Amino acid sequence: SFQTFDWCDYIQETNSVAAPQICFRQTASPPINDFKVGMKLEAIDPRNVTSTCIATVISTLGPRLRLRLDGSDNKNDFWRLVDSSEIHTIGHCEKSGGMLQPPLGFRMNASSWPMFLLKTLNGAEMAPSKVFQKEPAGPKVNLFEVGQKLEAVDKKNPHLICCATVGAIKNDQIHVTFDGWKGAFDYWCKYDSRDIFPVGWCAKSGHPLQPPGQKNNTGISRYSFKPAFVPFVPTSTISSVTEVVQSEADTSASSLPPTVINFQRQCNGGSLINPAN
Ligand code: MLY
Repeated sequence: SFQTFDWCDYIQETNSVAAPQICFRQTASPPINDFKVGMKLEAIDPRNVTSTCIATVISTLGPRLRLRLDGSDNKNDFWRLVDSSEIHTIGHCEKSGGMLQPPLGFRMNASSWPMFLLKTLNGAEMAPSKVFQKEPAGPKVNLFEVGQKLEAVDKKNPHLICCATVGAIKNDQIHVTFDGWKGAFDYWCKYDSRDIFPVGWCAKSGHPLQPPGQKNNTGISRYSFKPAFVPFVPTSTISSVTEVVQSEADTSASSLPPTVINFQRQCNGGSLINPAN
């Protein structure tokens, strides 16, 4: 039968260890997300990293932002942490002597870019500087070891963060393998990638965690997904365990479901004991 996923139990069952916090380019406590849906900011175009573009917050999930470049389509959204060095307040690019660029695949004629820029920024809600957090420095060297557990973004489904294992190490790179899934989702990344997190990060930050799959591609896991929070994250910062998406007609936070807090007795992450259950 289905169980709730618990990192603490899973690490014992698999006789494994979690990669320590010092391995990661992440703060010890996940940053607070005070961005709101609809806010505009500057972002490096992921498809053309020499360009800085205007982006809009489409939704938020824990400390992550789903961004869409203004003038782009809805098929090239990307995710950034609120403490990413690749996002800035509007005005940052010009202050640094640069010029805002249309995104790769700009929907209109290039000649209409200056007017498009004026119109997209006119009356826009610009993300204030206080909601941007400084990117942590991260370790100087690769401290990961093969077999260690972590939480990692599924690059093919980048809204998902999943249970993963360090499968191999080569110089500054680690091979991220997804527990219970065939190799199709695995990837190599630098040890200081912003897409990898210590065990317990999702629970601490209010981001959903995908439990291990079962080595067949049905997507069925023996674990059920249970949204989980641990204490010490100010509850005022958690609006919902699910992605926060607000329509233009509904800009009030009052329609969101109440925050559920589950308490964990021994472990720093994983599914939590809800005293009410
Ligand atoms: N619907 C997708 C989801 C795959 C997710 C895999 N991650 C968790 C590693 C599929 O079944 O392909």
